[in-house]
Amino acid sequence: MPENYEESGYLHLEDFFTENELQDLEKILIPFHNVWLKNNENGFQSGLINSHSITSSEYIEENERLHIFRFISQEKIADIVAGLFPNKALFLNTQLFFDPFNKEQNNYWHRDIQYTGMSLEQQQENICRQNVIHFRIPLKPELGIELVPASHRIWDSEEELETRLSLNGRKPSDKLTTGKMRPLNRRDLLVFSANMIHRGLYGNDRFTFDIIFCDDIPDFKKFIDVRDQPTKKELEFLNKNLFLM
Ligand SMILES: O=C(O)CCC(=O)C(=O)O
Repeated sequence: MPENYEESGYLHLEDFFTENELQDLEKILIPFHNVWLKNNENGFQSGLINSHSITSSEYIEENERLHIFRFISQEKIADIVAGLFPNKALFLNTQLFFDPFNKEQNNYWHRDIQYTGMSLEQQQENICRQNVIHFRIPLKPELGIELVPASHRIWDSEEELETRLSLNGRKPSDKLTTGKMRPLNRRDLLVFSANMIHRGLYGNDRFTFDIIFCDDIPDFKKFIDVRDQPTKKELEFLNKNLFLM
């Protein structure tokens, strides 16, 4: 399968970031994560595998927030966003993924759209015309993500649907014959459509930063929390195109 986003739904770009860029980011994200873990002990022990909304967090300083906004809207990321979205795109949110507390916890095949409350028919229609795209930035070598290539535009086979929806005795963590694992290294960027059937691969004490972009349409704007977006004053220092104005 060629690494062509329109066809496969993902792009794996090796050595995309410099070590310095990652170290500057880690100076913010590691302390953030340590405070998050302390304040979310119960959630972590009950199964959480990610935190989110780092840009609106009280665990980071104002200058750190601006640094993250600059990172998100830097030219080499903005250029990829412009090439992938058919129309204007917006920054939606950030997430940090880590390993579960319980090392036996199963991962789960899903499409992000299945959590929006839409009917299956609406989901099937919308994956063909709406775009939510993750930019995954691993801060450690990790097992990565397992993806079903081309599923960002193609609806499930029987095996895929039964697995992700726990039907007919299948479980969301069961093997899919169509799954492709993408192990990732530090400095890589994995761009993948949230429409795709995918699952995280836990292990190696992973620590990975996701930036999410979406179409600039009312359906998605309702999921944007303005607190995660730059203020008017912050926008003066940023490439404004990717943010809510
Ligand atoms: O890495 C993971 O555990 C899951 C990632 C995922 O499902 C997502 O980013 O939508």
